[in-house]
Amino acid sequence: MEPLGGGGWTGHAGAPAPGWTYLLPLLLCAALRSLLASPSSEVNLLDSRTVMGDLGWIAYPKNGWEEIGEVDENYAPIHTYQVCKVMEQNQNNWLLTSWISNEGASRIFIELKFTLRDCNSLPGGLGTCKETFNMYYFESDDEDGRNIKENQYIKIDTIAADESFTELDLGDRVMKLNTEVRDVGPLTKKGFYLAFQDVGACIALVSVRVYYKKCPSVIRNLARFPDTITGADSSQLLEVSGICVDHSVTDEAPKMHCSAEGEWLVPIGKCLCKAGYEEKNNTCQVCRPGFFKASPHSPSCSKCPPHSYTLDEASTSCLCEEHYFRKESDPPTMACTTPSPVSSVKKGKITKNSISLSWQEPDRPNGIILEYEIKYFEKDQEMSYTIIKSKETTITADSLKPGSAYVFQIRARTAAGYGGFSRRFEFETSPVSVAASSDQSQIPIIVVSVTVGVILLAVVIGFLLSGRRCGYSKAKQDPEEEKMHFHNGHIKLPGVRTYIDPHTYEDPNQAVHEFAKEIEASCITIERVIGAGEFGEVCSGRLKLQGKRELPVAIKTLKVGYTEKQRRDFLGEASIMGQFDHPNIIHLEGVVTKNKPVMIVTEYMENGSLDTFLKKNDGQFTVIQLVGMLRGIASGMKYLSDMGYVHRDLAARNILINSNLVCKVSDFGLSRVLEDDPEAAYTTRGGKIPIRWTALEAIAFRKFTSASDVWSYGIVMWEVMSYGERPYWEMTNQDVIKAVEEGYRLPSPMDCPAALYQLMLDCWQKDRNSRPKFDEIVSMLDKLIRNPSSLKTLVNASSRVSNLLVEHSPVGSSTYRSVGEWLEAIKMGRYTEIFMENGYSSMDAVAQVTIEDLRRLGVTLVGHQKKIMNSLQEMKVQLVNGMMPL
Ligand code: ACK
Repeated sequence: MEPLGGGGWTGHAGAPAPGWTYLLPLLLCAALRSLLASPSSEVNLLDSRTVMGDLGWIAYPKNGWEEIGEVDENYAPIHTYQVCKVMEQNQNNWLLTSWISNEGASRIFIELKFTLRDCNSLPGGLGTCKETFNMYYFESDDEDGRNIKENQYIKIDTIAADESFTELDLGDRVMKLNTEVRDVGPLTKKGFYLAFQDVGACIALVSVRVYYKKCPSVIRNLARFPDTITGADSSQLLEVSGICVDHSVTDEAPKMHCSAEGEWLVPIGKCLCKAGYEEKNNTCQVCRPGFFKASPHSPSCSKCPPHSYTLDEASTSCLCEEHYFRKESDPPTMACTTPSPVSSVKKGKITKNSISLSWQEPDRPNGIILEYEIKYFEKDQEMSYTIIKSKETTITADSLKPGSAYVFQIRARTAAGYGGFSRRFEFETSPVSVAASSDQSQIPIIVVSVTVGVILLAVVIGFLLSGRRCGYSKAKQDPEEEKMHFHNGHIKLPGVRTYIDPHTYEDPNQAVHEFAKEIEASCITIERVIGAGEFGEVCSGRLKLQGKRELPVAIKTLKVGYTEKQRRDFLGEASIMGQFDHPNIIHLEGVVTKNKPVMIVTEYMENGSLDTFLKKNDGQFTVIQLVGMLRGIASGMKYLSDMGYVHRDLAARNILINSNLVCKVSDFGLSRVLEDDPEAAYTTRGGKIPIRWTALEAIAFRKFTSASDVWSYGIVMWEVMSYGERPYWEMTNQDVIKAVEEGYRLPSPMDCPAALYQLMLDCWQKDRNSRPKFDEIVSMLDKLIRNPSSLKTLVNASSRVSNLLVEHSPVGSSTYRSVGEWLEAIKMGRYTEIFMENGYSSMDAVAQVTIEDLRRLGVTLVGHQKKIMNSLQEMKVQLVNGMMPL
């Protein structure tokens, strides 16, 4: 082995031999300088293209590798080394770099750019000509390691060209530059030398770049992660802890993983801006005076609530203005109010089951009193109380126990919020009458008591077995009065199964676990991504629970880096969905909350969302099939309205359809209407509402009820019958509101049965009480399905206005000049007086008559009922067909 030490290594690579420059396409070199800048995750230790002075590399023997002394267009030297001893035997030419510090990296990369002559193009050289060269390295802590022997170098690799070039290429100025990258590690010393060994090839080494990779410093989830040099092993992930940015605190320890490629992967945990600061552009900014943030978990600084202020920056709460107060137990988001307590409460009529009360409006009510809240409970049973809201200054509390004392407290609400509760007033119901307690009547009392006892027991047992601690419903009462029962802070109502708003739970996790099963992540196999939801990807997959058969499922995931509010809202949907059990409501299988990603698992609906499905299958279904879909949706909505749940975002995009064309209502987000529906737009009052699907009163004053859901249902009917057409086409939201307010309505879809269009128009009645209820819609659709010939009458094509809205006014208002004229015309004149006496004195009023109304009016003959109802129906259809003057 030839020793490499001594004089052989001292000289720099020599000047080029004449005739050699043809080897290197020099034009290429100037261009090289402007080649790709290194990616930000790569840190150069050496780049021969950027070294302006002498590289200091050494060739041995001196007549082997030589540097071409060229400069580029800026007179900067081009460090190119070449060797081409293809005609001579036994070549062993070394080119040794200067010492390169590794700057602490334990894996380095070497990128070589070179050209290599094809041996076939060298006549006569074939015997000795090679088409490869070798690359070596030698580690050392300092720069005095040059006198080392050839055999001390460690070989990195034999380098061959992907492209070699011929003279023909050169003649055409086709430049074939090879790029090869090799990596070396783990390195254990401070630096190293590289060496290139030629054994008889014709090579030009155009550039050498040596670099290491790092994950560049970033801020993620409000945590700063430093520049991190990648690991020594090419498959190693380095776990790096983040440090919370200024004014933030750790929520869950922030960590990320730095890959060997210099990419940050798998963020875990996060920081939150501390109280008094909010997140903006990856930093925590102070809340300005007048704003506050009470806890790290609140998303942003909020304006001080009414009648409170703060003059300081970084406030965590606001102070009440003079004469305004807030209870200690009230959250800092609550307005400060002036107490206006109700002081004098008088008892009125008292029976054994009810107590009537009246009271005086407070002397200084601090504005107009919007309503009173009356709280009462049986004495010593304070944990189980009832709240009645009333706009009047009298109420009757009923369903009370005989001979029992009840405690009442009343408070008033003004625009400034609630005043304090009045002092406690105690009243007693009358005892059971003495006469009733004679021996004779003992038996019925015992029977009644036992029955009541059994019913109560059944209610209690049912209540315990169902695992629910509460329920909710509105009792039949004065529409101005609202009554709710509470137990341990939760609204309750025995008997009917009703929807419970997860917001009533202090801890949202408790709500999720009350209504949704926790699923082990290992039971779920994710197969593919099927869409994007508000909170993350939606996937399809399979669920295999122990002892059950495998099910296809849809899996909604919560993307990493979510905020606490996002997690709450995301799981809120499961807390709602989990309360429903109906074939036309999407079924919740369960949730994954103990592992990440957090997931909601539901039944899989093969045909996806209804609007997309209909658009894809335009004109492909029979009317009966479409009505079947509508019937399913109505049935799901009837169930929801019976449960006391108002959907607020009923639209074809929120209906899913399976392979049997069964439609199911979905999308039960808590803040859904405000946040995630792309159709939702901001109204002038600041709410975000899907205008085209929403009833006027809900847009105007946020009166969302099952009746406003009925309006939306009418729009869904229109979407279905027009195969996914966009309601009101490209009209702007503002124009839609204006037109609908002026009485215009969507025209009938093409080929739509008149009876269905009439139903749509009924759903879009301005007066919400005049709209049909969901149970009526279901029975109407059932009737149409049972009697398909009723679907044959289509809305008259000539009167269908395809891209205009139709003016909609109450039925027949100007067809007959009076109710009498109409009744005479259908030979029912005998009822004129009864109609007039009962308030049906105009055709507008008559249009609302139902069959029950007729019975109540004394129209008992079925034939007469039919005649009147058919006439009304006929007028409605004629109106739709445009045959009646408006
Ligand atoms: O129209 P699609 O295919 O139906 O695209 C959306 C997407 O995920 C984002 O919401 C689809 N999707 C949502 N829930 C389900 C489900 N339970 N079964 C099948 N697809 C679903 C939806």
